[in-house]
Amino acid sequence: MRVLSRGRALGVASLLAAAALLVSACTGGGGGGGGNTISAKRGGFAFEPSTITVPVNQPVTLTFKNPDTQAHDWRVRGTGLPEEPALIADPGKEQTKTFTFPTAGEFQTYCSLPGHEASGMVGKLIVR
Ligand SMILES: [Cu+2]
Repeated sequence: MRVLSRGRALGVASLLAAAALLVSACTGGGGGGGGNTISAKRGGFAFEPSTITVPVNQPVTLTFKNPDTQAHDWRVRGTGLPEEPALIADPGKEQTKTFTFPTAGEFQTYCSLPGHEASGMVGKLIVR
C-alpha cells in the first residue's frame, strides 16, 4: 500500500514537472511567438540561438543583436526571396526588419563578414 501510493505521488510530480516545462517553453522567449531575436555571440563566431523557426507566408519581425566587439550580420540562403534576407549590426547595435518567407523548408543562415562563416558563424532558419 505504502509503496503504491508513493509511486502514484511520483507520477503526479513528474506530470507537473512536464507541464511546467511545457509552459516555460511557450513563454520563455524561445518558442513560437516570442522567439524572434537572434544574437551574435559575444567573443565568438556563433548565433544564439543557432536555429529559429518562423511561419511560412506570414510577416515575421526579426531582431538581430550584436553584443560583440566587431560587426556581424545574419543572412539566409535560398529562401526564394528576390533579395537575400539580411540583418546587419555594428558592435553593440541591433537591427530589426520584417520578412515574409514564401517557401517552407530549412535554410542555412550565415554571417557574411570575411572568415566568419568559415569560423562556424552559421545556423538554420526553419520555415513552416
Ligand atoms: Cu560575423
